Amino acid sequence: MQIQNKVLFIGPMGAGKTTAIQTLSDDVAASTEVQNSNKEMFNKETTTVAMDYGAIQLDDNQRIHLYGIPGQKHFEPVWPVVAKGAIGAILLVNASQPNWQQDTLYFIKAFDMLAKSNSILVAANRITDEQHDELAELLDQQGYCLPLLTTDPRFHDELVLALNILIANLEIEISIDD
Ligand SMILES: Nc1nc2c(ncn2[C@@H]2O[C@H](COP(=O)(O)OP(=O)(O)OP(=O)(O)O)[C@@H](O)[C@H]2O)c(=O)[nH]1
Ligand SMILES: [Mg+2]
Repeated sequence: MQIQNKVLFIGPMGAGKTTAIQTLSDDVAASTEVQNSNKEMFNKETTTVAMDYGAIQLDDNQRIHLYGIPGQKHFEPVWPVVAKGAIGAILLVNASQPNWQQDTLYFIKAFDMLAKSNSILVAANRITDEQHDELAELLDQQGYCLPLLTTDPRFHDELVLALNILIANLEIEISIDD
């Protein structure tokens, strides 16, 4: 089954995918959280083991379905299953993590099909101005032309803005292809 207007939330453990979907969703988002037994990777209470799901009505005729992947790399086989049919993705970056740059490129490459069609928006959190510039340069050096925002996944309005920019960008890409 193809779900129209399906947007994916991708990024490593602790980047804020579950938080973002819970913040955005009109109704209580569905989650698959278990106790985190990988606290050396990221120190938080729970982690996603299958996916997150929520939905938001952006305007009268635009309902967006929000899907989050489980960020730990041993769940990588699950990613394409959750991603199937997605029109675009928000890549969450937590720049306070030591390997944030490598992780960002890892996820862009793992979702190459979306990156190549400029269907990913990069939303960074816990980021300094200097790191923001580094990230913009990194994306540029790697040949990606992706929108980049600073977004706190706990703040509804910032996420709605990110989602609207992603969708506007997707609409531009579709009209260019026409
Ligand atoms: N201080 C701060 N904390 C944040 C920010 N964004 C997210 N967080 C916190 O970081 C944690 C992110 O956890 P999750 O939302 O579970 O992360 P996830 O990406 O779903 O992780 P996995 O499911 O394990 O892959 C939560 O405790 C958030 O409250 C931010 O911008 N600033
Ligand atoms: Mg999660």
